[in-house]
Amino acid sequence: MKSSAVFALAIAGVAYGHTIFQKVSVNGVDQGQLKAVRAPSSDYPIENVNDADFACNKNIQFKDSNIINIPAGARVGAWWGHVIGGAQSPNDPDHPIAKSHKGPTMVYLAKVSNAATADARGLKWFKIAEDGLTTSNGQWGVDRMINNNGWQYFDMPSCVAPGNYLMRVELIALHSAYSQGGAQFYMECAQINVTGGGSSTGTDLVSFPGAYQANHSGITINIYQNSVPNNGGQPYTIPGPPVLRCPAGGAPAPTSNPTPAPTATAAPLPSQPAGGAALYGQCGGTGWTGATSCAQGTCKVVNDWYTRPIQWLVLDNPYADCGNCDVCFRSLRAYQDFSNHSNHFPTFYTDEQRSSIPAA
Ligand SMILES: *[C@@H]1O[C@H](CO)[C@@H](O)[C@H](O)[C@H]1NC(C)=O
Ligand SMILES: *[C@@H]1O[C@H](CO)[C@@H](O)[C@H](O)[C@H]1NC(C)=O
Ligand SMILES: *[C@@H]1O[C@H](CO)[C@@H](O)[C@H](O)[C@H]1NC(C)=O
Ligand SMILES: [Cu+2]
Repeated sequence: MKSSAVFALAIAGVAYGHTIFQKVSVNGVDQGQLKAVRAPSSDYPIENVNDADFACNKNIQFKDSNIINIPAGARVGAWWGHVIGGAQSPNDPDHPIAKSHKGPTMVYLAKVSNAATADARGLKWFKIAEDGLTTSNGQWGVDRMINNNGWQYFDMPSCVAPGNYLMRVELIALHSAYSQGGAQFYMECAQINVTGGGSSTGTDLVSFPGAYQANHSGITINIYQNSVPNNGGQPYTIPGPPVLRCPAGGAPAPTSNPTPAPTATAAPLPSQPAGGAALYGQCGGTGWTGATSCAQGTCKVVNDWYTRPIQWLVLDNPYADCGNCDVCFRSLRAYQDFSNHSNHFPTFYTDEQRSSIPAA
């Protein structure tokens, strides 16, 4: 559509804020990088809810024959990283995922006879955990994962029957979900063996693909109703079946939302050199209590970060990913056209270049 290749501003190696689930912890014990996790090397999302590989992702490059033992009732962590290994570069702002990628996190299990060899297609899944939007503070499951340095924590329900399962860990990024097909689904599966526990192999079983409809209110949704990604303060409906409830009388039922991180207020502030915010550092905006002057650059309002209906993502720093804030910047600005959801390497444009491109 944009034949304006002459306008292309080559910015090599631009980082995208995608993510990969790549390791597990059990009761605080890190099980090791890529151990018993089936992962692709690509961090791209799947955007088609009917994709044949919607269960455990596609082009799996990392798969071993390990099976991780997880006691029923254990506190489990699933770790997300921007690329395999974690950060793509030192101080990668898109690790574990770009902060723009607001949305829920979820975990599903499917009973299998051998987790190391089970085919991910054709299984029946039940949901054991989910973490959506806390309307009181606008924090999403993804925010809590970021605040936990990439760890998405949940409890293995105490009533899950012993045996092998594939554990499907999922995250949905909703920043482009305002039009159907724009939601980004990130998922990988781990090979696990539940020990102890009860007798449940799940309720409300679903298939992947099949469990989600592209037009579900939690999948096609504009979360920026006030240009703040809090869904206008309204409740968010997580897609998929209800979370497994363990029968009363036994161990307590899992809560539908994992305990939020103790400091679930704001992302850590960038270090502020004396004399003002660093170049491309935040220098203002709603709730900002840091420096409002700039050590380098000029403090500019970048309030309407995501404009509608043309999806220009303003990139004063192509590596920055700062929501509703003011930023210290130099004259060069880059813009990323997000209107084509399937284009993960979009062209960047300067201010002048963008103004010469007709609106879509
Ligand atoms: C699963 O755990 C049980 C109970 O500890 C054990 O007997 C069994 O060998 C384990 N299976 C696998 C495949 O690890
Ligand atoms: C969603 O799509 C399905 C299948 O195309 C259709 O049956 C259903 O009515 C749609 N629901 C809404 C809320 O649009
Ligand atoms: C969107 O991007 C994809 C991938 O780069 C490309 O193949 C496709 O032609 C683009 N669609 C439009 C309408 O520009
Ligand atoms: Cu992304």
